[in-house]
Amino acid sequence: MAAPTSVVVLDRGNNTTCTINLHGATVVSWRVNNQEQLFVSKQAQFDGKKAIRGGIPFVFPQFGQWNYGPQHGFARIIRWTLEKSPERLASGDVEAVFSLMDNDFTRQMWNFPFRLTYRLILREKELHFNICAYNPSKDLTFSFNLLLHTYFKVPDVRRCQITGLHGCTFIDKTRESTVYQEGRDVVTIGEWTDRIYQNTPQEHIITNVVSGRKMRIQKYNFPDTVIWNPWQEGAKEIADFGDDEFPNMVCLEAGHVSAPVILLPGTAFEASQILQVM
Ligand code: TA6
Repeated sequence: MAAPTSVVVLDRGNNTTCTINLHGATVVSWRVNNQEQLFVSKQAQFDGKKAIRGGIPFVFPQFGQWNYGPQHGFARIIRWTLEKSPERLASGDVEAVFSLMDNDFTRQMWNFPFRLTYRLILREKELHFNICAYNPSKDLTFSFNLLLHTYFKVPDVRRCQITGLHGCTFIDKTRESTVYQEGRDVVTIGEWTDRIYQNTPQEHIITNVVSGRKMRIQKYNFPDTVIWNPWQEGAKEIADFGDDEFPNMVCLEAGHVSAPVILLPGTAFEASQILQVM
């Protein structure tokens, strides 16, 4: 685990905490009444260089392969700033704010000025994410993808059911990115799965997460939902992922990826997500 200064903890009491690593502003733990809700691989690297394998990596400005930089962009592999230290609100909830601006490293890959603000609010059984991407330029328009690459911890992914995907078209990256339509009322995972569901509803529920509970995901201004599990063979190919860990995670990722966000000079893009243990 990284040096203490790189980690910020929101503590709401009652063994309900959220831990963020400044490397990528990656949420690396969310405990509700001492129950961990997020998967982090035992093989994850905390070297301040590689993306953290698990938790909630922040994907920006590119989702997937990129000609100008690393897969899934640079935001998850650089250090963010703690803009506002954890503060207890009148409601008893705890809030903190992180930010990232363009610098020499980012401009080498993506020569645009930007400012990302990432506000996290820890509630009793919920975690709120409020994101703002601002274009401070006077005359430059730029486009980007943005996604929260959430790794949910589950006792057995084969027993999970995911709602809110019926009828949606999806790009199946396990079948040459062919486009299909989802015919199932609830989606289950029993094989290598890597799909970009497009124009999905604002809400999904995953059943049989930690302690057999349900996880509700609400998303706003995130039109897409990516579902991923590398399964057996895929797990073996990922160095910082244990060969036997694939049954214990499912990625359900709220994002704006199938079409880029186009941000005009002086304008901002806002999106948010709420995770709720039910
Ligand atoms: O979000 C799903 C995905 O794009 C998969 O294609 C898989 O590559 C996964 O992300 C992990 O990507 P990473 O770059 O973290 O190894």
